[in-house]
Amino acid sequence: MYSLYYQPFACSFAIHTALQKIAAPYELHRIDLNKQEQIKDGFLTINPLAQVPVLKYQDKTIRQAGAILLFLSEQHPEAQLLPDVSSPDRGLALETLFYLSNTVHPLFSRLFYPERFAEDGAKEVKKIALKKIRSVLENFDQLFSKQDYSINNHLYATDYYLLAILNWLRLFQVDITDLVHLKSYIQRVKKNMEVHTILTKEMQVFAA
Ligand SMILES: N[C@@H](CCC(=O)N[C@@H](CS)C(=O)NCC(=O)O)C(=O)O
Repeated sequence: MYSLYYQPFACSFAIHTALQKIAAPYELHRIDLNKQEQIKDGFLTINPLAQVPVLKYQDKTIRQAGAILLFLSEQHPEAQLLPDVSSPDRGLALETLFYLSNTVHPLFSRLFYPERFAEDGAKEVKKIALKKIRSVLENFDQLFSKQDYSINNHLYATDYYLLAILNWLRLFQVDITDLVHLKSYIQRVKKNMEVHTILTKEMQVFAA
């Protein structure tokens, strides 16, 4: 049985959707980031970095979204969360996963928590992050003018992760009206059965 520590619509959305796709039993523990539950003692013993997602499996604890997705894809190859290790697309999938976790996601951390990146320059941190995010989005827009998903034309867990990130755009009023291919991509991914199920489920928790 897996246990996922998550917050609705945080990056943990990607892991939640992956668990849904695997169809293995799992239980959820909500860590309400709005109530700062990530810095409470109980959770700090699980993740001293005070962040979701955390996955518990047997007596092990795994942190870091990209690592958890990779771990799940290896544990459940039949779920095809990522291209098979023998597939020529595997390298691109790993590149995309690492790019999302070490470049794209941290840009958004600068929007959520600018004060962590400059004691007096929060406005500037946000401004630079937004500029870089725009460039990232333009690149994705170009990519989706040529292919349906992040790894060619098959939906993988990298798309769960990218959608989780793209869902934050509206929180910061990032206008993507002109990025038509990116907008179509978002709609396409949202139609996927597992994605739709978890979006609905997390919305219900969030609204409760
Ligand atoms: N490097 C971590 C980043 C995780 C992360 O930034 N989680 C956010 C939610 S998307 C969080 O828990 N934020 C609370 C905080 O940093 O205080 C990962 O890839 O898992």
